[in-house]
Amino acid sequence: MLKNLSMLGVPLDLGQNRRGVDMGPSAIRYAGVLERLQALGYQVQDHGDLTVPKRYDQDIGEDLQHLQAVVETNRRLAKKMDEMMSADAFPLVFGGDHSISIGTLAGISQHYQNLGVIWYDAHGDLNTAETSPSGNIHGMPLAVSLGRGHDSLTEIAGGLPAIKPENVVIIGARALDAAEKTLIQESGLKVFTMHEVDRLGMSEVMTQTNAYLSHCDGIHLSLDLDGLDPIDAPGVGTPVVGGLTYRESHLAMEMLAETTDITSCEFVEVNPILDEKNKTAEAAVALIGSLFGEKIK
Ligand code: 5AB
Ligand code: MN
Ligand code: MN
Ligand code: MN
Repeated sequence: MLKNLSMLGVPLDLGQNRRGVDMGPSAIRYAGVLERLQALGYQVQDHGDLTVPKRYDQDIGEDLQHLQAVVETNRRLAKKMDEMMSADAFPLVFGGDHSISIGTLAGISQHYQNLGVIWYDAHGDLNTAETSPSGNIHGMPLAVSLGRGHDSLTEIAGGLPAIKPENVVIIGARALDAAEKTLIQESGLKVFTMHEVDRLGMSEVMTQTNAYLSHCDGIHLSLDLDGLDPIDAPGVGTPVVGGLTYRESHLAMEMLAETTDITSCEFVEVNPILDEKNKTAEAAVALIGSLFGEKIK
């Protein structure tokens, strides 16, 4: 892994409808992410937080809530990611709601032929305006990155889809909408639902994930804290019971550190207002520690 890291917060909360996830980047910084990475020997450049537009009054739509604000944020973010990649630094991004993946993937994917993506999440984030039960864009970023969705969202990646279906692995899914299940079947996306995690164990899931993505020339980790069980990560807007434990998640990060060459990552959906004493941000930082090579002994 590169020893130069570029850290960026994206305080966006308009991809969903619970306030507070815009404070996620601060909460993660308060939980000591910078010190943790420096202690591991990384040079970290903190780019601060991306400027995010205010909510636009005219921008409340039923199908695509806050579309213009989300588009504007992700356009800026894609450009910023491109700059970080060109500076040869490993990009580490903090959300903000998960709609920011549209911009991170749009920017990063330009630098690879075959970017792999690990989507660690209770949800598939595979909805479009037509299928979404909520109109919340944080439920759509994986679909958009695969080239499906409103033009103003898919165009952020510059015309072509940011990623290919055969380069995606979803881990931890347990709340998929009907249309998301259909899309998974049709496009052949690799999904380790909680059922597979229970049957195989996290160690085997990560071994298979590593093999599955071995042809990729870069691998992005998109970690939604609601992939974890709400007992371990209560500060999220859309918690789902029966999730990945703190220990399973550590094992996943440790195995990525050992065997999989992760080339960029984001930690999203931390909502300090819904949290218990910053527990979720602290879990995020502990997982970041493991992902970047921290060992127990
Ligand atoms: B998250 C739901 N599928 O589309 C929808 O937290 C939830 O980024 C989306 O994974 C959750 O509204 C989005 C019901
Ligand atoms: Mn989720
Ligand atoms: Mn998500
Ligand atoms: Mn969520």
